[in-house]
Amino acid sequence: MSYQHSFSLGKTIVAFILASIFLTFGDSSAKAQNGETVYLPLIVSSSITITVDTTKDELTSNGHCSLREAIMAANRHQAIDICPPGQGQTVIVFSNEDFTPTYITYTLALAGADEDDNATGDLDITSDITIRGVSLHRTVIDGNELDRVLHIHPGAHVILQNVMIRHGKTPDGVISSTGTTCGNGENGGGIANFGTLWIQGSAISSNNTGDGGGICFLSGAGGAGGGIFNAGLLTLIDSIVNDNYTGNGGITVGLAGGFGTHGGNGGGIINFDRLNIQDSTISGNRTGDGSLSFGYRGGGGPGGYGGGIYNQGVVNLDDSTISNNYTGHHGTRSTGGQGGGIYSQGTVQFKNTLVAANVSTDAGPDCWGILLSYGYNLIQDITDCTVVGDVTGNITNTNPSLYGLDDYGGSTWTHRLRDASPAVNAGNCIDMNGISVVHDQRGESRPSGDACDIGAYELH
Ligand SMILES: [Ca+2]
Ligand SMILES: [Ca+2]
Ligand SMILES: [Ca+2]
Repeated sequence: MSYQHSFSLGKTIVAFILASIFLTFGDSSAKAQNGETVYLPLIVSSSITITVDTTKDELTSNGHCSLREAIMAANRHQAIDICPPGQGQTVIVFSNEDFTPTYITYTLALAGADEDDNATGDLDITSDITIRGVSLHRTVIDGNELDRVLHIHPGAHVILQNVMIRHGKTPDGVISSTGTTCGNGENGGGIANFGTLWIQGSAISSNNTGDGGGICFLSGAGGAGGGIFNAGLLTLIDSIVNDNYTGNGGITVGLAGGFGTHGGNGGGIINFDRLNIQDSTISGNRTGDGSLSFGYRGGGGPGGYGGGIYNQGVVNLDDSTISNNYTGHHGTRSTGGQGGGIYSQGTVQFKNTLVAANVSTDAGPDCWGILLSYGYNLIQDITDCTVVGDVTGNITNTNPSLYGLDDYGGSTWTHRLRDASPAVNAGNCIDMNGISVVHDQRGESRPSGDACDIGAYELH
């Protein structure tokens, strides 16, 4: 598939999602205090709203509608306990009236990974669903390290708003019956997406993939995509993917040495299809270490590639910050992981985006591969990446002077710019699609000062 073709195809799909967002939100609008138009949730006739009224993870007829039951009612278009049948783009909301703590957590409790009917382990979505949280901290969906949290199956269109997805963990690889080969850790620690997924105002935090199976002659690789494994269409807006990590390669054994494999690729996100990231932050993610080998020959494997993002498809980055991501360490007689921030063997297009302070244990501290610039990017260290396209306004080999990831207002955490940062007023307020950018990740207005700042944070 040519790059041009895939780009226009992606735009068509994005337009479809925009249409479905519009359908879901309707035209109920109001003016916020800052004068921006905000869209209020509106139930349209073609969809049904299901209200989750318990934080418990259960599939029992007890007069309560759990999140798992709500998803099942949407998937099957039939009533489950007191959840009504789903229809169209089913909207799932949360009734938190009986609770007042800061964090309200929906913790997965029904064990059983590798199950795809939404009965155990991950929540399996096979229909069109909008999951609309109350807010990031009042709607926390916690995987409890039983399995990944969400599994979006092919054909499903899913909108995720105002939620935190955390503590997902996929299974480790297992040993084969012959005992000489071990499997890979499973992919997608927080979310595995094979459909169309739109994530807005949300956090994908502290998820991880399983280790490769070990104590084998041929060991397994760590699972790919610590936060998200994407083999569909994924859009992230005003969101954060932070502190996720991939598993390590399994240990190899054998008198003459065995053959090891790599730590999981894509600490934050691994992308095989289409990934759009806008006004978002990818920070503090890490790939796993390569296999250790205890033979006198043979060898282990490299650390996982792509601490923040590993790409073999098409990635668009607009007004985003990728910082503080790491690759894993080398295994026995091997190399470290390449591409601390971004590792790409596909197409990465970026504008007004900040890539800085990422760390690689081998080549490409901030990036590895070819990046197609649309201008106004800041890359702290371009060693091992080739930047092509429109380089107008690009700043390279310069420290952007960021604060650490923290709460600087808004619902999601950001990397604040210091007053003296070269990213301040060095950006451009028109995104890659030619649309004016009027707010940053936190919802603060843009521009402040003479021009937009580079990255996901606008200094006021
Ligand atoms: Ca129930
Ligand atoms: Ca599943
Ligand atoms: Ca499941």
